[in-house]
Amino acid sequence: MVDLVLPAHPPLTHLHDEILSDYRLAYRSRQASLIGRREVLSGKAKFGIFGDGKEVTQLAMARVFQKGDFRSGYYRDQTLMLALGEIDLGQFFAQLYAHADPEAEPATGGRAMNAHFATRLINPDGSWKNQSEMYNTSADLSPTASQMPRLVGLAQASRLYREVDVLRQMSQFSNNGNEIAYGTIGNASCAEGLFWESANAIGVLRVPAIITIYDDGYGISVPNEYAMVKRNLSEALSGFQCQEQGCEGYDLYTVRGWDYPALVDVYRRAAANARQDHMPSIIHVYELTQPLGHSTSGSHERYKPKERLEFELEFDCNRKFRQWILETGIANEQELDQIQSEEQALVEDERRHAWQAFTAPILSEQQEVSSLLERLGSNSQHGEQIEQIRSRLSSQPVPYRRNLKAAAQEALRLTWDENNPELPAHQYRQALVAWKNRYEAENAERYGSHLHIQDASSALNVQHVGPRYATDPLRVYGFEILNACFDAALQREPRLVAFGEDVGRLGDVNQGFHGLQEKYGTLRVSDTGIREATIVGQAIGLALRGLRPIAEIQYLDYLLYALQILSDDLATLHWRTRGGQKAPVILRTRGHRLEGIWHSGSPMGGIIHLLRGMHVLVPRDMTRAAGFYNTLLLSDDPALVIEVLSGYRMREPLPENIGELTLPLGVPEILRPGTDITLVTYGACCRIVLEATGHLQQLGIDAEVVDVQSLLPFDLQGIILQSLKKTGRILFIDEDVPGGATAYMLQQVIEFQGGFTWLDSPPRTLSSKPHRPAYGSDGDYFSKPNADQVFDAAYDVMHEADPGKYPALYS
Ligand SMILES: Cc1ncc(C[n+]2csc(CCOP(=O)(O)OP(=O)(O)O)c2C)c(N)n1
Ligand SMILES: [Mg+2]
Repeated sequence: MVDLVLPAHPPLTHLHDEILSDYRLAYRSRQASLIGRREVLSGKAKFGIFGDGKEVTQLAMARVFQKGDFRSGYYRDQTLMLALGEIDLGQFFAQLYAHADPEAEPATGGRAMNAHFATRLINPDGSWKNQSEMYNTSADLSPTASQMPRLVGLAQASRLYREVDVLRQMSQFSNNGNEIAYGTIGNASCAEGLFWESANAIGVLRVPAIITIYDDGYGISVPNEYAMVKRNLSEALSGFQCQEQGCEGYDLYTVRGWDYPALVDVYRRAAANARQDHMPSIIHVYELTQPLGHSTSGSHERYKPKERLEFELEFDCNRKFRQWILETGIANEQELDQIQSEEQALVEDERRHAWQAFTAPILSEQQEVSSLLERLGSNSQHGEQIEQIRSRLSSQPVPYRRNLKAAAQEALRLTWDENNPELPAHQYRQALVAWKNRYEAENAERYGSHLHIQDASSALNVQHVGPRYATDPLRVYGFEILNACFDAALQREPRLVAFGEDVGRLGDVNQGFHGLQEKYGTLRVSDTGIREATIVGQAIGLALRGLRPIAEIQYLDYLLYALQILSDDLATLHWRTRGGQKAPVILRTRGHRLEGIWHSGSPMGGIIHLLRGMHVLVPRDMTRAAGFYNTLLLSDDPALVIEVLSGYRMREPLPENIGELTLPLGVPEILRPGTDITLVTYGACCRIVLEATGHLQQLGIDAEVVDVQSLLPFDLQGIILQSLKKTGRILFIDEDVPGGATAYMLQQVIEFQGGFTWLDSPPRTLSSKPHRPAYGSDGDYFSKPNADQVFDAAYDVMHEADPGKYPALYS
């Protein structure tokens, strides 16, 4: 085992008051866990997961956590959060009860389960708060180890703020890059690839992260022997350890989780090295326990052997902390008992207030609907049954809001035959309808707001600036258009950093950033390892700290490696904090129309379904792509831009205003006007579809071609509907599998925009085959849509509509 020999503990004992205040917090936190668990078991809350058994470690961490620092952790961190004052007990219990009010539960507004912490980083108007004056916590998430990728960026931001001149003035986010990013993770979660990928990236970048591993020997019921090589994380991690002064790698510490003075010492040393020299550390804290088991979902007595349970009792960190205080004479039994009884009363008190605050609005809503039911009942011929609904509802001590809504709806169903102004029940029924509609709208806001940015920094607010051309514009390659766009962006926007595989030295595999590393430095335009999930995590962390990353995933097919983090973290971030956090990440990738199973995929349906909360843009050429990048840089919504691979080597006229042109999101463009059929597509398929319209025209079919341009958001002005109104026929085309993004477009136009009323022919979709694209030109031709197939599909629609005019071609 790698066990750094610690020097003799510094004489902490003179810090009498601080130690007792730590003990007070440790005990407070434990009471919060115990009482929280009781609340779940008594049915007042649904689920509880707590930080019991990990208190002392977090008190040591809190001692070195300074304003400006960031935490990216998981559900065991309540003691740290309480110690820093980032939550109070009222907020702790409010989250346990799922109190859906950001005033009471500021982390997530009741949207995440308990112990999912987050500080509000932005003001209600969307502006950033001053992070240098706050203790900052990026919003927790449940998938194990998913807190790690963004730790890369949270830590790297300190390095950028320290070393990049143009960022020096951003004191709202950094004080000379002195900030530490603290990651916390459970032992079992370290078996996830995300952990190793993040640890490696942090080590390579040499950025000030302190990763704490809480090793309680288990991941729910699974002991370390089934999870970790050599059963020991410190051993597994030993290769990461820096061997001598100034070397690459980590300071690696192994320390017992109940040894307060040793923990205080370790965190002091780790923090000093991180702050001064940006040296990362991993602190493996072992001999931790779970006094209450993993969560309220089960009891650990079922799977932990007797000896382990005995060990956990004896080595409970709070118990050992108390023993140490007594042994050192810092306090006596009575003094500690006194603290304990004060804390127990405090936690109980705060819990009671939190419960009252949680229930008060619901009880008044219950009252409201109850009196509406009462009035309806006394005027309805179904009075008896309505009274039953009402008394059932009133007998619930604290109903859910869903019960209130369901009761109103049940009464409205029951009185459907009284929806008549002539009848006495009518006006009372109308009052209940009004209540139900208002209640639905309130709850839609309560649970659904902030999927996207709603304030001035929304990408939808950016003014459209079209490209402006000289009379005889230079025609340059597509990659040169992007190159000019990125050059201008790096010039005008000091917060912009770009990175990805081959982005730095090479300027990306298609040269969009060619020459820009030399111009803007290796920190602003940089290479990364092959690590898609942490490229995205890096971007999220940087964006949370006020920077403007353009991160690159080299090919669309490899986005799958990053899709989980995009989906679970980035896409949900603004929503799951109810507008409390945002990460303006621009993710760039390229795809479509190379050849081979893993180079020409188009999993667009998967992407748009998993990334609700992000914008997904599919420009057909590089001028359009530049427009989107400029739009996104003027706004704070996260977005994915998929460039067309074949576009880099095609020539486009170079706009004079490449640094200013913008393209609005959610606005399709008509590429070819026509009257007979609407062909809806995007990206690389635009060229194919345009080619097919030539063949169609030869047979007298005048097709209109619409480039969707932006899949999320989709056609906000109903431009496609207007086209359909004109043609009466529609075909959606892309390279995804059948039922993928074409089905989504069809749903948007036919169902959402109401296109079905304008159809003269059945709507159709044309996509790739359900298998992956086979290699080679023939593999491509027989796997993917091409001009021949587009022609056939469109002709088929016309043939079905008018076989006389458009006779069968192949029979
Ligand atoms: C990706 C993923 N898989 C499984 C789970 C279910 N799960 C939640 S916590 C947990 C165990 C985590 O153990 P560890 O990392 O040691 O943390 P501890 O709870 O012991 O502190 C599991 C399997 C999850 N949340 N996410
Ligand atoms: Mg564990």
